[in-house]
Amino acid sequence: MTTNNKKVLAWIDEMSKMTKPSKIVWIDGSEEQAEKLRAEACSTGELIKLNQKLLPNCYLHRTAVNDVARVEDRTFICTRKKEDAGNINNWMDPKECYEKLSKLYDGSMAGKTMYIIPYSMGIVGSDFAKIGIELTDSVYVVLNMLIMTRVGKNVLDALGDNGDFVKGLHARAQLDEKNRYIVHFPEDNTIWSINSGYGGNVLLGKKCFALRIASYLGRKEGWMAEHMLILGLESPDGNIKYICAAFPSACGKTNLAMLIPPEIYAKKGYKVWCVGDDIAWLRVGSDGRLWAVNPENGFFGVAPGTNEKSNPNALHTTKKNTIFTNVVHNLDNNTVWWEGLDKNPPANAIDWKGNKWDYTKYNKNDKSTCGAHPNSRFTAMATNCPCISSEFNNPAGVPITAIVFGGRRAKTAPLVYQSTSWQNGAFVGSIMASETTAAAAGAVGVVRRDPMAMRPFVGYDMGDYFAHWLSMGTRIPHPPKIFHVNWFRTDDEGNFIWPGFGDNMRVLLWILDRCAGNVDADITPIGYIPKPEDINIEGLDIALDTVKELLKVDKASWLEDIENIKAFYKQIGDRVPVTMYDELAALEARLKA
Ligand code: OXD
Ligand code: MN
Repeated sequence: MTTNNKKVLAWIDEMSKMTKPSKIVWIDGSEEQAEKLRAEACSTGELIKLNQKLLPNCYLHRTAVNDVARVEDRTFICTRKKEDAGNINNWMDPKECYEKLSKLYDGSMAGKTMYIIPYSMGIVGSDFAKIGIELTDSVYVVLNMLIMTRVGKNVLDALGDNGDFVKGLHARAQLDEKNRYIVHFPEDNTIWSINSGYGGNVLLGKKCFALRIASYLGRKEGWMAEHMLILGLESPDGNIKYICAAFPSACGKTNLAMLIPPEIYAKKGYKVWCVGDDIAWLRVGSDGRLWAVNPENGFFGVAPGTNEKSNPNALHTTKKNTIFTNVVHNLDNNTVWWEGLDKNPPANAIDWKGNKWDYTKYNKNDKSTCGAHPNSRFTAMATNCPCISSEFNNPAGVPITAIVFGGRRAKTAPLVYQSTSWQNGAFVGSIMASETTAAAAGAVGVVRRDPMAMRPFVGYDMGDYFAHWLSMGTRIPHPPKIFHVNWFRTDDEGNFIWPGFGDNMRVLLWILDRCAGNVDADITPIGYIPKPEDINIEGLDIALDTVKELLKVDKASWLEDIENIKAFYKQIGDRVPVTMYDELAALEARLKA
């Protein structure tokens, strides 16, 4: 397989002259080629073939110990003008960056194979889709990209002789942390990644393309690339309404996307369908509504905590055709395990670092005793998910009724509230925040502002990004309503008050009732909140008073938050739209009234 596209060939020629691979292989998307590559990766130890009876076509991979997560401090947006990358992003001058990294790439693939992966984000050839080509020296990357994106000859056919593709270059080099770079040149449609082998840094279709580069393209072209799940909620009458939701990393996006309705709803015939768990591309449809597609083809989910109760759909998705990264290897039956899977840690096992693992020494307060890395992952095919939406492969996407923002807040944010307009909703997104938990390094309870859950993923200035949100509002004749939720409110002892998981559907139903104009609400300084009796608690072990507590708007803690928001807006810089400051001032005035 190859192409006659001169722009593609010239670029590959230039990159291979720099990296100097001894061999070049085009990835055609065929099962035959994938199988050959899996066998090769097993022979070199890059992959371990798992029990094919229990986990057909499943494999285990371990990354280097120093290379287990996205590295925000090594991630750069290289625009010609520094101001265009903004204060929230790291910036390097593109010319300097190309020069500096060219030296690191020089000869980095000597003696190795360079794989050329032509892939599409979105259904190949559809209006929503964008094409990328990733060059990599990692078989692991190839096999993951085959799951996460749509790969093959038809992508090159769709590209024709066009130069409109995202040029991605990845080299593992020495996996040297100090020379690890994940850099984006949005003005050149280019991504360079070096010295990492970890998913989020090297599967260039995902965060790098589908969020950072795509957010830049979306602003230019009048659409949006967002860090959002997409789900469909089906009522007993068969009607399905679609919701997009943005949460910061580690707030349960994958769980919400694959929600299992509580029994009282399941019995009545309610169902939830997953369209996507991480990224949504949104466009205004000819009917004036906002339409969403999931540009990915698989899930790159966090394994620890995934179990039969928290997310049975995700668990079942991983039972075949899955690559596990940095989980425990159970030697007794050649399967995998992770903390929170079940209460039976394997006695005869290898941990994520490749060492013999003694589960009796496991202490949940000491991460170094974990068998699986806390950020260990599964790469699984979306079409293996039991609740995958029938619209997953629809090139037109799905029409969005509601957008939901959320964060992890112990006190400030109520269980749910509704913004008063698109503009006010964009403001609500801009002030999104999450508090750090004991699960992450550093102090507990520190507020990190994470606008629209896009803080690490906007490929340009954050103030300009807010302006783009506001301007989209003027272009959508029938915009979705915008809400904010908080599943993580705690009592004075720090216990969660809301049951979460499947019961979050009770809140989604209130949201959809609001969108349909079926239910009243109370207006507060921050927006509309439910009348407590309108959150259905049938079958739950909580009282109406608890719902009242969950919906309380504590003015003192909001006023404190306002100071934090002002400081954050200032940090973003002078491109924060005046409209956002007006919204903030109006909120402050309402809280003080
Ligand atoms: C992810 C993230 O990996 O948001 O999806 O960190
Ligand atoms: Mn994510």
